[in-house]
Amino acid sequence: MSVKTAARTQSRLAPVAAGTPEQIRNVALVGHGGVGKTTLTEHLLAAAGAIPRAGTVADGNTASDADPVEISQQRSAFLSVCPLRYRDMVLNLLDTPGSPDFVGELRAGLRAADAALFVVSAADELDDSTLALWEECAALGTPRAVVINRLDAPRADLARALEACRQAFGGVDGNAVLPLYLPTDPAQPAAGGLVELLSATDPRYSDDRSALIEAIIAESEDETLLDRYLSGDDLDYAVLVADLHTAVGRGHFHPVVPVCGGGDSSFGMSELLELIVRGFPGPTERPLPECWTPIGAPGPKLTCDPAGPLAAEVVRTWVDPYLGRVSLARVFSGAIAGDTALHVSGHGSADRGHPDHDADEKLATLLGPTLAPISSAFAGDFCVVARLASAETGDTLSEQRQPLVILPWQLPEPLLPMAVRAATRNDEDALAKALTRLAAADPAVRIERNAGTNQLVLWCLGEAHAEVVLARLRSGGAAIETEPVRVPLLATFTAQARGHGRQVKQSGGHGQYAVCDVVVEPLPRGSGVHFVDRVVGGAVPSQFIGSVEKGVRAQLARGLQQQATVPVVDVQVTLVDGKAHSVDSSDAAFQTAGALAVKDAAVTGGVQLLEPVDSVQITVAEHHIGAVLSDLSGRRARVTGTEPLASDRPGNRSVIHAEVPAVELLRYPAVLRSLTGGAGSFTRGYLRHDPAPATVATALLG
Ligand SMILES: Nc1nc2c(ncn2[C@@H]2O[C@H](COP(=O)(O)OP(=O)(O)OP(=O)(O)O)[C@@H](O)[C@H]2O)c(=O)[nH]1
Ligand SMILES: [Mg+2]
Repeated sequence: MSVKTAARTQSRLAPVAAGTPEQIRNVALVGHGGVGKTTLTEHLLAAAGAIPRAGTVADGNTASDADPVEISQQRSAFLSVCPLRYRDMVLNLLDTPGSPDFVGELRAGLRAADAALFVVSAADELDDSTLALWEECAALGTPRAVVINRLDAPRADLARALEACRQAFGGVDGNAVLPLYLPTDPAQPAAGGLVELLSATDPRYSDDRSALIEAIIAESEDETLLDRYLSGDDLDYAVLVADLHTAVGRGHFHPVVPVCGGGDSSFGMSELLELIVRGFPGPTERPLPECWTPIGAPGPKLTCDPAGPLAAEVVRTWVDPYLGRVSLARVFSGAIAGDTALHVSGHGSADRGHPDHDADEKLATLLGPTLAPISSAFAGDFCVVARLASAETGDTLSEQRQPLVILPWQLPEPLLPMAVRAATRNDEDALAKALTRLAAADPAVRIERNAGTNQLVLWCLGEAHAEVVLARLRSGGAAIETEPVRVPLLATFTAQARGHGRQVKQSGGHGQYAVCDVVVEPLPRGSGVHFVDRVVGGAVPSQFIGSVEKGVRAQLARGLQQQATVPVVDVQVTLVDGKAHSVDSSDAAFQTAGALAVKDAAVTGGVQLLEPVDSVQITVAEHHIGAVLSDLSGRRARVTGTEPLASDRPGNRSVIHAEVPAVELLRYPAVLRSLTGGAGSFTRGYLRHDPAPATVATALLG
């Protein structure tokens, strides 16, 4: 049994169950890759007693990175839900991967969470990809606190990290981001020990305390509070905590907690648990996603009510050898009981091979997020449903009598192609099954059977995602290989050319006799293939004109000479002459003669290779424009313009418009990421086929 199986069917985590939705907190851990989210999750679980002691990412024994891919890559690749009990509350910690390659999992986590711990490192600068993650949360209005982690790391500097966070995330005056806790000994922040500023009496903290209180009571329902505070009234602690809860819940204020979530001596865990319980909104306080009926009519307005209509969303799918396909779902409204018949509404579009909706499935096994059997799961919580044959990540689970569809979170666009094939014919069935499983589990991957190159192409978000996709495909035992990705090439004639085709075999039996002469000439791009009959005097009998055309078209579609397999387009083929035999001529003979005639024309006609060119829009920070443009010039790109991103603040980001040969874009997601520190993005769309330079043509034909 694999490590994953062991972990999945027998979670290290003890089962917990909440009594009411108000007793639940769903909190995503979000932040740059390697900042310590998984380790922090582990230490929070240990602090709450959910596990006896914290495992480590290096040892591959953490609760959230339990998949073999995560263990071998030593980073998170999937969303994980780790429940713990703290006081009388259930906290579902949603550990998300930090790599932009797994942004689909992050988005699933943000959909499923009601608030987030935004984790940054005290030892590193805030880079562009961290800013992009913050924007991601901000766009959704996710309430969040900032966790300044790794205080024990060699170059950790709490003051610098705090200032950087205030500048980047704190609004005009930085006051939307202020510490809720500070180290007891400011000279040695890593020594452990935190002071809670709301209750601090030590005068050394009075400035920080005042700033914090002013920021949170600005959100208070009681408008007299600020005046009372400024005129010297000491406010009740419970009132301050309630206002903190309001300010955080509205997404307007982000308290900072400095911690050490790993290393030799972790601290700050109980402070974080307290903040989550008292300062973070619960599922009943957050707006829920909109829902529709399967025919597209507006659905009921969902509330986090166990008695409401059932609406749950699948946020992760995987295959367990014992349980089969398992779907981890966040219940938004209503309740799932063990004997509910579920309606599964798919978001999948036709190209992913999943019908849009309507599969009624009997619920077989209902489990909690720790995979312990449960009898029901209600609004606000998570559950795992086993053996829903058609459920995919992003699908909605509802009741048969009231089917609903929740639109899934925005999916990232996968732009890194990976071509795969079954290693042997025997593996082809296994590959087909593995693709179905992949499509169900990972909506971020796009599966394409490219007719132009005859390749099976999996479009991924980046190299790490491609590795995970490959591991997933192979996990069922199929021998699957990768191969270089090809771009769909075309060819055309550069000049008018005459061709002669002769199919004459008259020795014995029924013979073959067909001769034809054609003139092939180039047409403008996008014209396709035109066939014209200019035969005079019945040199080719009229019943065989269609045969010649068929032979010509088939040969052009198959390709000519060196460009074998590359279809020829944008030409006019004119049948100008030919010869027939009263007995031996046939449809087949004239098809062959037509094919031979265009092949002959290609010898003198100068067949030229056409490569696909894409229209590309690249969004980058101003300071990366130079590097991106100079890289583009090495990719045979034609830059057509650069303009500031309209929705951004001035001087922030720009959009570069360019036309780039598709072959130069095969690894562009990785290139752009390294040029921009992970913060650049691009979109691409097919524009046209252009002639490929001779040097490139040889490489393209490979
Ligand atoms: N010194 C120190 N090391 C830490 C701390 N937290 C995590 N680490 C180490 O940093 C490395 C990365 O930690 P992870 O917990 O995997 O980071 P992550 O944020 O989950 O990374 P992704 O899953 O890739 O997004 C591991 O080797 C941890 O042991 C900390 O507070 N102090
Ligand atoms: Mg992680």
